[in-house]
Amino acid sequence: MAIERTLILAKPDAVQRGLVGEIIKRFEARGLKIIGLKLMQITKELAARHYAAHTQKPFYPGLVSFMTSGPVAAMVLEGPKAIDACRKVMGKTFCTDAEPGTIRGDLGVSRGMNLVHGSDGPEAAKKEIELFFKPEELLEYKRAGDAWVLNDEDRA
Ligand code: DAT
Ligand code: MG
Repeated sequence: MAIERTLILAKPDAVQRGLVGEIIKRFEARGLKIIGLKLMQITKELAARHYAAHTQKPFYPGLVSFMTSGPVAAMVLEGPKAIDACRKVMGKTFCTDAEPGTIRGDLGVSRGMNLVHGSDGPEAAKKEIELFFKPEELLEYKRAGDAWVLNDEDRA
């Protein structure tokens, strides 16, 4: 199974509501490994590059304004099929549609203020990780518990 990396952002609403720990906890509990983590302020330029695919959408100005309205907690997570695994932990885009048991389904009721971002595919993940993290900010290390999270088949 492919070991992937994905970019996750706990968005400004999550930081303001004190939900960063709760959000990280859910990814960590699933077994995903944190290899990069920082609190940062997204600039308009970074938001524009990150959401380049959405430039023409009607919700784009509001999205950029929201994403730059306060600090975010940015992280890179690693694990087998990490991109899809994280999207499942996050739930559907609008909190109103997201299933209970997901971050968006348990913690929010808004459409736009949906607490968390996660890369939606391998190309996006590569681009977004490079946008938010310098190579030296990503750490390779072994966790003591990894032998109980991944077996040889998972790593192959
Ligand atoms: P996701 O964040 O689930 O990957 P997306 O990439 O399609 O969703 O959109 C990026 C963000 O833009 C999303 O988290 C919330 C906002 N958004 C998307 N579609 C929207 C819409 N129709 N109206 C308002 N906000 C929207
Ligand atoms: Mg997206």
